[in-house]
Amino acid sequence: MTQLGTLEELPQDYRDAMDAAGVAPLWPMMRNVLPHGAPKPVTRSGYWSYQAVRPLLLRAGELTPVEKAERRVLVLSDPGRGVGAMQATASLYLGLQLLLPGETAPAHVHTPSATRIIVEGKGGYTVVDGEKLPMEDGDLVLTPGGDWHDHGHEGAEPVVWLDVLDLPLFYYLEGSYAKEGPLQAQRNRPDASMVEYRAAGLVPSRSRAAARRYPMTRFPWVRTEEALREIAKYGDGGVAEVDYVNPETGEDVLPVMGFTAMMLAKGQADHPPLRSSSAAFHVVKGRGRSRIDGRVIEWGPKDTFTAAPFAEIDHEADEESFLVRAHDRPLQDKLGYYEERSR
Ligand code: GTQ
Repeated sequence: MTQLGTLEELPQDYRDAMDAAGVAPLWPMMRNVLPHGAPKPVTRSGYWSYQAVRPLLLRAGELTPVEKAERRVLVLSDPGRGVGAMQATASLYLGLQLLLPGETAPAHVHTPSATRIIVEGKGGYTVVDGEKLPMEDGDLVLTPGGDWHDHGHEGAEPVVWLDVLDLPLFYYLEGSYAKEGPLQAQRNRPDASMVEYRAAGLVPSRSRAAARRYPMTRFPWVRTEEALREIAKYGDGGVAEVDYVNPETGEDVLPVMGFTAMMLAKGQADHPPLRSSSAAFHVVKGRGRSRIDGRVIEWGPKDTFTAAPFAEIDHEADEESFLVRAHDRPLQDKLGYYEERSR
């Protein structure tokens, strides 16, 4: 590899003149912007114990009324960027959101897409473009960019969910903004997962043009778990993993973010290929450990952890475990650089 020239090798008067002209030499920065062989992520693997964050979240419920927060969220910051970073990886934002009984989080719409993985509590719901989506443990609920959404809570205990947004990308693109509006009227019917998309392989007969861009915005966990169990039962002994897809197109559910659910049997290990995508793992239930780029993370129910692009990842379950994996492969596919490397 050729050794490139450094800034220090250049005469001071030349450096000052470049400064004054608003230009800089590429060659001292060349390997920073185009490292050889693989990216050099800023992102470092993060781990958030739910047990540790939960009391802080409940305290936020006492300290900050929802009216003062719009969204009462504690953000999971990438250790590589430091606490306060509004991102967990280059493309994924993670936050734990609390809604107390009787509260509503006001309606708004924004350019980034949001998704929720429900962590605890009964009676919570999100309204997306007038469709009321009940939130139950492990459900995946989508709020695609550009869709109005508000949250409500009809139950008796605190409701908590994990927000996964593609906010960092929109922020980087200087495309992130929101609008506020009144709470939405709710259509008096069950959500599309209970009506149009009740059974896998069946969609309503109608012209494709009539299908909504995001036809199914709630993926009930009970069905995901059932699917994983059957796949595991009749599979080849590998880890059972399913992709969440748009039932009308079979494609990823959102433009930037993708989601999978995994089941690891007691004692089962998983050694996925190195992937160019970054990932966030949320433990729906179970216990085990993951080695991510040499760091060993001991995880339990409702914990969350992350992996940078091309991280070496090994999972091992101490008991039957279910993980949801959020990733940014859909974006990388569109940009044409998604890649997997065998180990
Ligand atoms: O629930 O709409 O964690 O707009 C960050 C921004 C949640 C939401 C977040 C948001 C939301």
